[in-house]
Amino acid sequence: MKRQALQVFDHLPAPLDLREEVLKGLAQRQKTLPAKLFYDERGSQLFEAITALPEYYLTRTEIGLLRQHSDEIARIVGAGSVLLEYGAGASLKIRLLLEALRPDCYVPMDISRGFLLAAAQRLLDDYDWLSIYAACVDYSQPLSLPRQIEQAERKLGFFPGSSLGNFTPPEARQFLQRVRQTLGRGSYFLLGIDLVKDRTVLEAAYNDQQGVTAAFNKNILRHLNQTLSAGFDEQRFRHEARYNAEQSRIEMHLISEVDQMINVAGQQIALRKGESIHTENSCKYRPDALQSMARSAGFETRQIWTDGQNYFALVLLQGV
Ligand code: AVJ
Repeated sequence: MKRQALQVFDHLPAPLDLREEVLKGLAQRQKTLPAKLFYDERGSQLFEAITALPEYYLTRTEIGLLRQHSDEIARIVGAGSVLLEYGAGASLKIRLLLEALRPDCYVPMDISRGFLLAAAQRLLDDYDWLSIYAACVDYSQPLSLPRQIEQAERKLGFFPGSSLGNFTPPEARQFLQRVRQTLGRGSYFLLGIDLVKDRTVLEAAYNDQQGVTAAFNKNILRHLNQTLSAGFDEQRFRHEARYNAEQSRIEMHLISEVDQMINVAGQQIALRKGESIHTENSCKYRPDALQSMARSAGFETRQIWTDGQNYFALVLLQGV
């Protein structure tokens, strides 16, 4: 008989009005689109392809760090813990951590219910000792989890992939405060962070030779055409990713190649030749800046592991 290892917790807030959000972003002087719009099915596949690119060192470096240090992380956190992941855990990373930690319970949190449940089922198929509490939530918003999880003694939160970098620093700090509230004092939080480095390395990672990142960036237009019946023509835009050293972030833009008028959900949007739509920030951190941000959000740094080139860091925080 199959064990009852999967429970599901549904607590999605009312969906934000996408049309309003998109039109508001396109009405600003610097036009913007929300980065979450990258991830329709094709966008998620393109992102998977990005993680395997020779120029995109982030994923491979983080996996190397997890291979090296997951046993030590498990020793620090201890047995009988609850592992909460911010995101659905479809990747090799969560497997490395699960195998080292063998938690009592794994709590993946994701806004996309189908993706969340499919990922959870694959893990259950492979680990017969695992129980999963799949939480369909928007973790960027304040959230409350079931009592049995919130009251667990030992908790480890996991937020890999440098996804913290998609937030601006004030948003990131607020996010860390919320995580600190959810996890409580004494709990651990393991973050994967992309570090500040030479701009040529950074810019190459977001301007790959094969053009996968360009396709990923332009896919946001295709996605909008489908969901908001917009009239973007991908061919009239070019991909640009540049490092903004003042703000320590890679910015992705789509640059209009011509003067054009575009219908977006019934509104006409004018773009001049050379004008940009800002589609993503990917903030890079210096370890000390991250630590002081974490401290101001209620976390002490327990340990930082980096690779030989200092490209990427695993940062283990503990709630104080
Ligand atoms: C998944 C947000 C961490 O910022 O590096 C990859 C997304 N964008 N290439 C990143 C992304 C362009 C990625 N994050």
